[in-house]
Amino acid sequence: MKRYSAFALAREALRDHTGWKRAWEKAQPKAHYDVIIIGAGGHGLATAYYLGKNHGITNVAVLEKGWLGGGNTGRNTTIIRSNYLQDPSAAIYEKARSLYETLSQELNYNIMYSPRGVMMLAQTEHEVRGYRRTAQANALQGVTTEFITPQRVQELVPIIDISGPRYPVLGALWQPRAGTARHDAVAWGYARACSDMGMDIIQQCEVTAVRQEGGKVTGVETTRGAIGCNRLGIVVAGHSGVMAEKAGFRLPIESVALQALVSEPIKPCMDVVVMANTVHGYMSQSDKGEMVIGGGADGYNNYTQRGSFHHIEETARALVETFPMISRLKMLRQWGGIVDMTGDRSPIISPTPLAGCYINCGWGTGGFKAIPGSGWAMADMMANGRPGPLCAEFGLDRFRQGRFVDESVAAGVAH
Ligand code: FAD
Ligand code: PYC
Repeated sequence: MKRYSAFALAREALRDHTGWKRAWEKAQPKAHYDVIIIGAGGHGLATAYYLGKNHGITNVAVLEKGWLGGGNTGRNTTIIRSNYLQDPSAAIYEKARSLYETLSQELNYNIMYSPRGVMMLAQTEHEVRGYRRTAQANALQGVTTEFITPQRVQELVPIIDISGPRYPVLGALWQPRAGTARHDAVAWGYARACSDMGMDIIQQCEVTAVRQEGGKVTGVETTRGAIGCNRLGIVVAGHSGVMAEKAGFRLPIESVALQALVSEPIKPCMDVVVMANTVHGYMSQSDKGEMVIGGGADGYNNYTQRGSFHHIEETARALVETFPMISRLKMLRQWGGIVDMTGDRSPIISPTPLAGCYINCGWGTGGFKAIPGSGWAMADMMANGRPGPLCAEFGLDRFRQGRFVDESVAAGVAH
């Protein structure tokens, strides 16, 4: 694989950009692989990447029913933070955030990580208490956050009306090294690196059944034929329940559409990410100048993968209270993605009742930020056949044992 560099760019500019290779090879399925990963979203691709990089396992196929990164990885609002409450969560989200810091250099692909800072507004006394508590927990966990005053909020984000008509801003939980990254680039960067290690990324290849013999996985059936494997990773986000059923077990997961929208581009007006969970909306400004705006999850389970009018209205109404200037913005487009929600709002990274089959799901509304850490932990578990320290608390058995990792507040999005 040719490295991307200023020199390569200059060289290609001199020959009309005819020398670039495909970023990843268009692969045909082989009869058998050591490892199959179902789902070419960020988590599936990162799993494949760290299997190769950290464990030397490269006879790997990543099977994708649509196009690479076309699921939630390409539909999210790209917020990266690690200000969670519980120790196991802080550990995996902070691992991911710290890997994001140098991911562009590692993958030789610009993922545009922008550590511009994320603030979660406290607009009720309850939130003030909750976020102060999180800041203290984060200090013990080695995650840098602080609770800031309304005046500091106003300095950082002049377009906020801190006196708010219904909910004045009482402070905020501020994580200065949190931020955003270009979501497609994360998927594309991992895909290119996997392909470079000789792995097969096979798009338009839907897994329709899981093959097993004597309680052990032996392969999958797909729309492009049967493919054998020794180990299988299911990493399909909103379709996890559907896929688990094909593998013969049930998951404590609900699938629901989460929506977002973007405005027309405007001049730079906000250089941090703001989440306002009480009025319920969050906003950042993209490099193109669009305001990237997120709303809530649908109030009923579904697989629709699209936006709806009442969400635009609710989200715009909520945000106008806090950012009056957006009342004059035109919205450009909206969309939805199917997120996979667990009862404690924490992920599942776990062996399954089917030997050789592992699952990574339940990231719900907040898994983009976790991609590098999740892939690292999943690869470690698949390579060694047992959960390692980063994911030991996120096993499926916690639901039977009542050992929840409750992150319903830190998840940050109303569900
Ligand atoms: P996906 O990217 O969905 O990948 C799963 C893949 O599996 C898909 O490409 C799908 O086509 C494929 N697949 C499914 N079934 C099959 C099959 N049978 N055979 C083959 N392939 C199959 N998180 C944050 O951290 N920050 C945010 O700001 C944020 N905002 C969000 C905003 C919205 C509107 C949405 C919808 C989500 C948001 N999230 C956010 C959540 C985040 O996007 C997800 O948690 C994360 O992208 C999940 O990644 P994934 O790789 O597990 O899933
Ligand atoms: O987890 O930070 C998050 C998030 C923001 C919007 C959707 N999820």
